Amino acid sequence: MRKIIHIDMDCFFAAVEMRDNPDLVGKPVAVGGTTERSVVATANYEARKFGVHSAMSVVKAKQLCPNLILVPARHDYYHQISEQIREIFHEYTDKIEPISCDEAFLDVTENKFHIELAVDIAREIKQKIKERIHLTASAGVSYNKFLAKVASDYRKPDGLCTIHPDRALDFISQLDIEDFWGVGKVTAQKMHELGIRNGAQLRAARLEFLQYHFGKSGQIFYDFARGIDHREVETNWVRKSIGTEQTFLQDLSVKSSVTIHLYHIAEELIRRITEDNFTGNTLTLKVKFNDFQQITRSITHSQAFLDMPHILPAAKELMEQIDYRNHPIRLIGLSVSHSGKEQKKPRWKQLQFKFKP
Ligand code: TTP
Ligand code: MG
Repeated sequence: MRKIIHIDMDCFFAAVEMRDNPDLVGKPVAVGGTTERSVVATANYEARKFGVHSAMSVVKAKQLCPNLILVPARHDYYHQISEQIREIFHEYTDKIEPISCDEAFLDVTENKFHIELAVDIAREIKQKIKERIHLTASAGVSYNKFLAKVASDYRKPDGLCTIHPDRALDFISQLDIEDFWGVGKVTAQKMHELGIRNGAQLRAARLEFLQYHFGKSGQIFYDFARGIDHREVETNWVRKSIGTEQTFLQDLSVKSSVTIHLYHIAEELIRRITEDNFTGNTLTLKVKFNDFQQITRSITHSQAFLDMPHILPAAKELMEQIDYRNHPIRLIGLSVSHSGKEQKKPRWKQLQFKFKP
């Protein structure tokens, strides 16, 4: 049986800002853009008590929590800290799969110190993060990725939770459906409509039923309900795509504002492509409408998409294929990927900077 650890930093950007400025401790803090049309990247736990959360507009956040302190995000700095955290992981194993800047899976079945219990490693890692970096992390330990991830979320912040194989089914039974990996707001809503609110009810659903309602994810949900997840911790993860997206404060249906937003999204995409030295010759446009319907359109060129004169006309061409006059747009995303059959889904990242339309 494998030994998997999932580590997730607690309110990462906000925790870093509180670490560096102790005046913020105990007060509600949100990190993100600081203009009127910005969104919150994350909030500390004091602010979350007021309902402030990631991706919420700062205007809304201020309404919910008038004393909220807004701190501008310092992405490059968080990235450096994330590297320091990863160095600690490497002391135990090189089988590491980073999921985002503050989250990773570790396979410690074999580990550099021959430590028998994964929970001991998780405890040590948490301790080292605290002593050396002065931040707290939550860790989940189990025999697969799904359960390790769910476990790390279970006792946040500063949590350590182990799900043993013989306890897994009981644990899953009582788990709310929204706490399953891959169940977002829309899927949760659909599950509720189907009478599925927890793991026990999910387990009672037939495979064909889940496949009918959730397509390919049906099999995944079916397996998760039974504590099954065979996916490996992927160490040789190479970036296959770069994407960025923006959810608008107000839905868009006018061409001029769509074009302006497309420009800014392309600008951010180019910033990320340049930062990562990424080359990809397929451009994908994602559009989510105000009724949550979503479509994507792609175009492949012989040359890599690297700069504005190349990306913007192609993005506009893709947008031309979409009729949004009577179907307002809630979100636009752009990603660049390598063409080829082995393409992975783009890893979308919420845009955090502000638009001035
Ligand atoms: P998360 O791990 O999702 O959130 P968190 O670490 O702030 O809080 P938690 O204690 O619940 O783990 O994301 C990690 C960082 O990524 C977060 O600090 C800020 C950034 N982020 C965004 O910029 N936009 C987003 O929409 C989300 C969800 C996160
Ligand atoms: Mg986190």
